[in-house]
Amino acid sequence: MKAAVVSANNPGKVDIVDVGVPKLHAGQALVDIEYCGVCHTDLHVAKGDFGEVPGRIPGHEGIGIVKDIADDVTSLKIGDRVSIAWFYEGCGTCEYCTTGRETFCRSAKNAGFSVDGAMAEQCVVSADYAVKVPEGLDPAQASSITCAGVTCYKAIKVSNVKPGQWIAIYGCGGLGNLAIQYAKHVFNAKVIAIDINDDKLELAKEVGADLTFNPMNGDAGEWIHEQVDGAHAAVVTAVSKVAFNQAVNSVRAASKVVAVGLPPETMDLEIVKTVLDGIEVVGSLVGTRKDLEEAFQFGAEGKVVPIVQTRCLHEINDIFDEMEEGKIQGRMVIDMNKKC
Ligand code: 8ID
Ligand code: ZN
Repeated sequence: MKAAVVSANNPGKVDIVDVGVPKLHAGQALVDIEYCGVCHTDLHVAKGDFGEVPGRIPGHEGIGIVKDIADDVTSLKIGDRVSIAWFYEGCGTCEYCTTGRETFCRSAKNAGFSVDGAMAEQCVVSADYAVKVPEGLDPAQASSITCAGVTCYKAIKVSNVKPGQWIAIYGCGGLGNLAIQYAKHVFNAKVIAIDINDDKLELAKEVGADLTFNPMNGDAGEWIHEQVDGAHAAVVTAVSKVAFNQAVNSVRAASKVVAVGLPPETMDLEIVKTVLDGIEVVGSLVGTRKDLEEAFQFGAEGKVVPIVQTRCLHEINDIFDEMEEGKIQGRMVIDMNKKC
């Protein structure tokens, strides 16, 4: 089968190769991949930002149809449409798995990083962990919810923002545009979108942002305090430490800054401000299976509409370049049946 694999010779790139179809083991299902979104995390993986993984098949926004199941599988049947997410599998028994925090399981496997992912014609999944795609949700759009959507939905839950309150979303790319939509149309918050690219801010307005600001034109934190006396919460999806620092300065006292973006850098955190203003800075990692089920359902109901454009598997390195240059609006999604 055709697959993208992290290149051993070209850091930050993938090679398109022919590899054997993965073998099915107990508890697993074999999935024919229809679509796989390209997340900025795939670019981090290809660059080795989380440790080098040459030969690994990336892809954790996978959607496909179950082709075969192991004899012991009862949670899926042949023909089901399922997702392949970053949270591929947990141990099921640790303190995180048993208390609704399964993505933090210390022995979790991650699709496209610690196990092969969905940028291939076929992929095996851990059947009990593959969340089904609901009826009425377009599979290409579902791919974008499998990571970008659920991650933002969860991060906004973590932010504790209440209806009518202001939330600042830093970074309006693949994740950020969905964060705006979930914040506005599911959580009923008021949204300030911040991005260094004006075209991302245009899209942000189209999908529901109430206010937009480009930090190339001034200090985002100061501007937000001038406009709305500070945000009640911030979610940072930008791949830049600058945005994390600005987010801390943009919120009101006793507010949360939810860190989502993964630039391999260190953020500055002013101790006095953090203490005197009671600021909480908290990381948020994708979402649980239940979060993904909920995030899909809001997509199926049309409250959230992922902006996707389909491409061919051979175009992944071009997509990485476009991503790095900030040229992508919404999400590029590999259509496994598209030939170029
Ligand atoms: O579970 C998680 N925490 C999780 C899940 C999925 C993705 C984390 N991520 C991480 C990715 O690994 C990546 O580091 O979130 C980050 C964003 O992923 P993405 O949305 O897929 O990337 P993108 O489409 O390239 O969008 C990034 C946006 O950030 C803007 C860019 O203009 C772009 O729109 N941006 C940058 I780069 N610097 C900025 C700045 N200083 C900025 N926006 C505002 N201020
Ligand atoms: Zn992702």
